[in-house]
This record gives sequence, C-alpha cells and structure tokens, in this order.
Amino acid sequence: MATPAPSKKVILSGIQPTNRLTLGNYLGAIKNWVKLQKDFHCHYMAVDLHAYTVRQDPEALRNNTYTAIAIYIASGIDLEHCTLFVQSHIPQHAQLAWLLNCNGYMGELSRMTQYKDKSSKAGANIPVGLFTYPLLMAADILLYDTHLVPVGDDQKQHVELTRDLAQRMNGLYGDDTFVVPEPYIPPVAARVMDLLSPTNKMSKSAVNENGSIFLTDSPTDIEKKFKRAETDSGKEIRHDRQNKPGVSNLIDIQAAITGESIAAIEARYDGKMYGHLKVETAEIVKQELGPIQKHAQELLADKTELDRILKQGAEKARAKAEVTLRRVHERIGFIMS
Ligand code: ATP
Ligand code: LTN
Repeated sequence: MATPAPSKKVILSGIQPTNRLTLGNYLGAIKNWVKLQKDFHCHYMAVDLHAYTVRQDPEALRNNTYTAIAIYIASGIDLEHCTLFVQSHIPQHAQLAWLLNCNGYMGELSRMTQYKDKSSKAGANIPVGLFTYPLLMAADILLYDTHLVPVGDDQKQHVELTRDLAQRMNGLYGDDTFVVPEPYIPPVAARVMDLLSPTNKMSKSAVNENGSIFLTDSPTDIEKKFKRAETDSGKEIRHDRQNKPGVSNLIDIQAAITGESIAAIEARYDGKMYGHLKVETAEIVKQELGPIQKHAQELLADKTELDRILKQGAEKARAKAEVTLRRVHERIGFIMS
C-alpha cells in the first residue's frame, strides 16, 4: 500500500551543484521554493549525483554542494518546514533509478531536449549517465510520493517523462505503486535568459560567463554585466519576447523580484531609455542578492553546523525513501530482507 496521503501535498525539487548557481536558478527555482514551503510538505536537494553526469573537479564539487545548501537556507528555506538534503546521502535514489532504467525506453530518452543539447557538447565519448539522467530525476521524484515538482520551463519534459513512467509501472504493479506527479512552473521567470544572447536560457555552464549573473557575483560585477546586457533595436521599453528578447528579459527579472506586473513596469519606463532599465534592474538584483550573499557566507564559515543540518535532513529523507523502495521491491517480486 502507498503510504496514506499526508494532509499537505508533497513537493520536491533540486538543483545540480555544478559551477556557481545563477539568477536563473534563484528566480526559476529557489525563490518559488521559499514561497511554497508553508503550504506544502517540501523536500529540497542539492543533486550531486546528477552533477556527476558531467566531469567534476572533486574539490569544486564539494564546495559547490555546500554553497548550494547555504544559498537555499540564506534565501529563506526554513528547516522547520522543509526536508533539506544532499541526494548522494540517500542511497535509495540510485537504487530506484536502476529499477526505472529497466522500465524506461531508449526512444523516449533520446527525445529529451536536455540530452540532445548536452550530448552534442560532450564530444566523442558521451557518458551513459547523461542519457539516463531523467530516470534518476524520476527516481528522486517518485521516492517521496511527490505531487508537485517546481522547476523552470526547461525541466517540464523530464517531469512529463516521470509521469509516463509512474503510470506505466502503476499499470504493471497496481495503481498505488507511485503517486503521479505534476510539474509546477512559476508564473514569472520560468526562463531567465542569458544577458548576452537573450534567446538562450541563462545557465551555470554558459560559455561566456558575462551572460550569467552568479549568485556569488559582487555588486560591481552585477552592474557591469547588466550594463553590457544585449538590448534590442528600437528604443521602446516594451515586453515582447519574440521581437525584444533582451528588454523583455530585464522586465521579467524585475517582475520576478519585485512582484510588480509587466504592465506596471512598462508604464514606469514610458519615455525612458534602455540605459535606465539596465541600471535599475542591476540595482534591484543587487538589493535582492546582497543579504542572501552575506547570510550564505556566514553559514559557509561553519561547516560543522552545515554537516549537522545535512545529517538531520538525510535522516528525515531516508526514512521516507526506505518505505517507498521497500514497497516497490515487494511489488516487483524481490524477496524482502
Ligand atoms: P547547467 O547549466 O549546469 O545545466 P542550469 O543552470 O540549467 O544547469 P539546473 O541545475 O539544471 O541549472 O537547474 C536547476 C533549476 O533551476 C531547475 O528547476 C531549472 O529549471 C531552473 N533554472 C535553471 N536555469 C534557469 C533559467 N535560466 N530560468 C529559470 N529557471 C532556471
Ligand atoms: N534535472 C533538474 C535537477 C533535478 C530535479 C530533480 C528537479 C534533479 N532531480 C527532481 C526537480 C525534481 C535540473 O534542473 N537540471
């Protein structure tokens, strides 16, 4: 039997601790996680097993993982309301991923946009993990009987694949084997664009670092990067993703941070120049990130305390993950130990 539905719906999400986190990760993911934490039973992770699909320097991976966790907490993730943990601390993720490897199809995995994109950059030797990556993500989600998965637009396809897998296995082993999850895409900033090429999404691993705002960037770097941001031909400050992707991106960033409507922002810039928009967007971003950076630095200065927090999170997460994996093993026909 699936565990009885908890009174609050379950949410789970994660970010890969590859490189430094960006403003895209913050607005597309973390800021929404914070908003959701009171109304849902939330699980938030640093997905280091996913990060390992691309070669990582061991010291950098460790630092990036601590930094991601510190940024989650500094952004307002409340440990009273959420289970916060590192993916590799819970062995059941890799175990369930194997079972999903035996139920996912080559065809559906080869259709994943992220795989096509990342494998095309991987050179001659494409790691198998890059291909099966979505099955590990499905395992993350299904282990916690998750109802909603808050992610940016780019991850919607992976959540849809998770739904297909859950339904497929429910068909084989009973309807209550897995909860079928739904993606939860934020209404604004679902796709923060690269400042230099605003038709591409802002990414941690972008070739030109000047197109991404990293959450650890200094105020001067933030100003410089926004000053150099690509704007569009014409003069009018109007939200039009098709014809004015650069300007629209800056408006979206402001809207996501301040909560102001797009129309109100457009009205505020009526008759003003692109320069005003760039300087003021930089200012809003600096104000938002400043306190988070300060708090994150304080947390990072005490690794013993961070380790304690992660141990506590792992214990909570493991208790749930064990129950789900045992349920699946039993359904599949494995002898229970
Ligand atoms: P990488 O460049 O290393 O592939 P990434 O920057 O795309 O990584 P992920 O770890 O893949 O980041 O994504 C973590 C979360 O942040 C996901 O929910 C993803 O949808 C969201 N996210 C990432 N980039 C953006 C963006 N530019 N706009 C909105 N959301 C984003
Ligand atoms: N693939 C996601 C990160 C991720 C995730 C998850 C997101 C791994 N497991 C589970 C939501 C739920 C990405 O953003 N690249």
